[in-house]
Amino acid sequence: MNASSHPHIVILTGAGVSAESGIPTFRGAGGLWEGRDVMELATPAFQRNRDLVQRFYNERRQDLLKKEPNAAHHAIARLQREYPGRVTLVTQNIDDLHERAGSPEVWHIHGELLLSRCERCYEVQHCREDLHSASRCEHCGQSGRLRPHVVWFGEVPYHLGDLDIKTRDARIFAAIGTGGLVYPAANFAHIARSLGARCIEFNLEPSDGVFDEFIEGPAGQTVTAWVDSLLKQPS
Ligand code: BJW
Repeated sequence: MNASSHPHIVILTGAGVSAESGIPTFRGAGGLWEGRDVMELATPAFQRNRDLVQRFYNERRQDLLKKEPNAAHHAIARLQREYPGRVTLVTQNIDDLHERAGSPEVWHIHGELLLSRCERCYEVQHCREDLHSASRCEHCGQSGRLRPHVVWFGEVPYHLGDLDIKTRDARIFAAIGTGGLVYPAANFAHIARSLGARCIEFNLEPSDGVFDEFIEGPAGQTVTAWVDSLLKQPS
């Protein structure tokens, strides 16, 4: 297979790609937000109830450290390593399961759970321990100003400028395990399609997005089969 005959693939993943690793999705029964006030947890309401928000992320961080990537993460990583054309992986997830599966490049538009950010000096640091009111920024020395390095509603997602430029020549756009309800990610398929990409959705149920093809089922199975078929294509 040679690169020129292989179209650029852009993959957008959401919480559903990590569901088979035991990480709950956000919405719906059993979701992370079930029975909780989203406005308290995923907006800059952090200022009002810091302890509650820190606890929510502390629990998720410790839980993540016990989880492992699943077949879908491994299949995507294999595609990135073995496909002769370009594969750009964009994730809304804050877990590190794509990296642990061996993905060489991952664009985390909603941040990363294993990083913290200082609200005073903006330094981003590795974070595997719980954050609390006495946590001290190693860079500026200030206590109590570290927050999870994640993007809440009303905040601007990361890497959008880079991705806009990098993904314009995509010919295949695959949305895997995302409900398509949160912007700007929910618009990516519309943009890709308007620029000529074939848009494929992998999910347990179809979203309202503009996809050319819907592949139903758990990502661990459907994405593995898709990657196998892409890598078997003759040059
Ligand atoms: C499986 C499966 C299996 C299960 N196999 N599939 C009105 C209109 C339009 C926009 C807005 C509006 N009002 C406000 C906005 C903007 C707002 C927004 O979108 N709000 C909506 C609620 C309407 N967006 C923002 O504020 C964003 N910022 C912004 O717009 O800035 C302005 C700006 C933009 C661009 C340039 C300049 C300025 C920020 C959004 C931040 C989102 N943050 C969160 C939390 C991150 C930290 C954390 O993890 O706690 O990100 S919210 C949450 O939702 C998280 C997720 O990444 C995101 C998306 O969720 P996802 O991944 O889709 O999960 P689910 O649970 O919804 O879906 C899972 C899917 O998997 C389901 O479909 C299942 O069926 C499926 N599934 N198991 C395959 N095994």
